[in-house]
Amino acid sequence: MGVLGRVAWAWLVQLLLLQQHAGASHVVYDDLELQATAAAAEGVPHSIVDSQLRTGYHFQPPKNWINDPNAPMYYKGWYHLFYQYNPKGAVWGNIVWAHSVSRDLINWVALKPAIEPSIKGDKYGCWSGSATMMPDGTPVIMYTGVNRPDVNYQVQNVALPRNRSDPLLREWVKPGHNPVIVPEGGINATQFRDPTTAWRGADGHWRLLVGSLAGQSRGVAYVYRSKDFRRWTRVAQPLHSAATGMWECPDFYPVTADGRREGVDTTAVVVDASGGAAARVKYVLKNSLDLRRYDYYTVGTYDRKAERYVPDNADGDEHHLRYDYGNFYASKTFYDPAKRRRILWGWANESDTAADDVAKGWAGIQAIPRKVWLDPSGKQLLQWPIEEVERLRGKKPVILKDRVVKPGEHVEVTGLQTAQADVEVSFEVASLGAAERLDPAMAYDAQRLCSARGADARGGVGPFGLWVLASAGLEEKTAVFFRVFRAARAGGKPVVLMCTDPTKSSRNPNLYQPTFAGFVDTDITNGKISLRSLIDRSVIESFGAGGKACILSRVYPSLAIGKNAHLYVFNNGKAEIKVSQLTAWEMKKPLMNGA
Ligand code: DQQ
Repeated sequence: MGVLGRVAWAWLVQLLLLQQHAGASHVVYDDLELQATAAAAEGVPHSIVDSQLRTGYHFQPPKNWINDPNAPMYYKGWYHLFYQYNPKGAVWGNIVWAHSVSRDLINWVALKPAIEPSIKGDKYGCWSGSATMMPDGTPVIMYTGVNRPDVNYQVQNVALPRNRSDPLLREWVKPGHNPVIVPEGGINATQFRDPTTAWRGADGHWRLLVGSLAGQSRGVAYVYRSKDFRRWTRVAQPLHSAATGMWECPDFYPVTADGRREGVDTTAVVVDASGGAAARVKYVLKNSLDLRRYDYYTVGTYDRKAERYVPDNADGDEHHLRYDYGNFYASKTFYDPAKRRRILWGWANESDTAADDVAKGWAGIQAIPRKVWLDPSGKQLLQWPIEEVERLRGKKPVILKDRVVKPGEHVEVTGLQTAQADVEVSFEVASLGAAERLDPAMAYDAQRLCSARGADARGGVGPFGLWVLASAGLEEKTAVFFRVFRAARAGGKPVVLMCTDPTKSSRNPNLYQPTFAGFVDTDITNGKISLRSLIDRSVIESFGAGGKACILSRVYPSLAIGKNAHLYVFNNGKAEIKVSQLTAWEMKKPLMNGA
């Protein structure tokens, strides 16, 4: 069969798959994979259903739709991750809590779904929630149930392990007294969800948050209080609110305030005699903005007496700090007592079409779990992939040292396959003299700045960084890069922009490929800045300046797949850049839920 015949055949197979999927379940794409491999050898674009676009070491089940991570926890030697899952297809719907367990947060074994609709309070969906460890070590899950077919009327339910001595926590029971929290007193019942992990006050009573919307546009975190985790009453004032639209998946937790990386258990915060928070603890409040589909947070103080949270930065609800400036939503942290750290999980959606997802048979991944801690400045969090991910690194990294990259030059990193890789780079800018002036109108709008000045727009200092998942002829590439600006005001420190530009990531025209960007609050006056990118077939997760800014991007190359994916360092600025060191590892595939 000639090339054209093969392409036509691949389309026909896709069409048939689409039709089957209209009412069916999982389909194995072996045939398509063979077609795609043959096509690739001849330089023909791959189809979106190519199984080489499924991620290799990011969390996902073998098939179907996933969204929010739920109730992550560590119990009797096992990490547990529950997540929103559609057992019937690759689009959102029929939501249950799927359940996987792991010894190391990297290799995962899928268990049966833990929480499925079975009671009046969750008959139409088991939505997001969190786990709280009781003083005797028993985990309790609190989650949102939808209890009406016509509208998404939301209540909060609890579920308990049937057998506490089972480290895998395979079965969960829902006590008869559910639901334990219902919308009352004028609360918007269709926007009332995603209970947090609970914590205890000096009075021994539990508190937790439920996300909501007040009026047309106020995001709210309501506080509920309980003596016994059964009867809950709402505290009159919310913990916090802001004019940002609905707050989904709130998360509220303490962090050590003295720059140490150690995590603090939400439920074990020491309080002083007056009920105030222990001195060296700050709090983080994160909300997922339903309107804008990203997670933002503030760092602040928790006033335990008034049950209020006050962000340190009064503008913090307006000029957002984000966990991630890319595709990362509905995240949740948990305290890991085994390694005394706080770990962040976030959901990354696809950026292809729903029809493509149906054709692929899967949609959604979880980002690599990240350790989070407070930057010594106290102004923001730092994030770094959990150390366990390094176990997936191949034995022989490729290393570049002291390689100068001249203006307009790009350098290929050869000697390894880079479709599934971990790359760490330390850059050094020769001089900041060529830095462009920052347009004050964009001083708060990294996104606009990056889309106006993308990776191919020549600059002063930068753009410089990596082209990842690039095709040999550079028809396809995703740029992950920095650009440095002179501060808008005299004497201000240089402004560092970090961007991911996937606008040339694929020849497939039906993808959502916006640039993503954030400012990096780092001092680059010594010219030094670092970048780490976890590349995994259809995801690029990047960490700028040691985790000060993070960007996750989903891309679906049609040429730069498998062995045809290349990696380059590029410099599109006027200033010379030196790669002081680049270390790149191929990444192995862990056990991933049997896939
Ligand atoms: N996803 C869940 C909700 C949550 C939303 C439903 C956030 O509980 O608010 O699947 O992605």
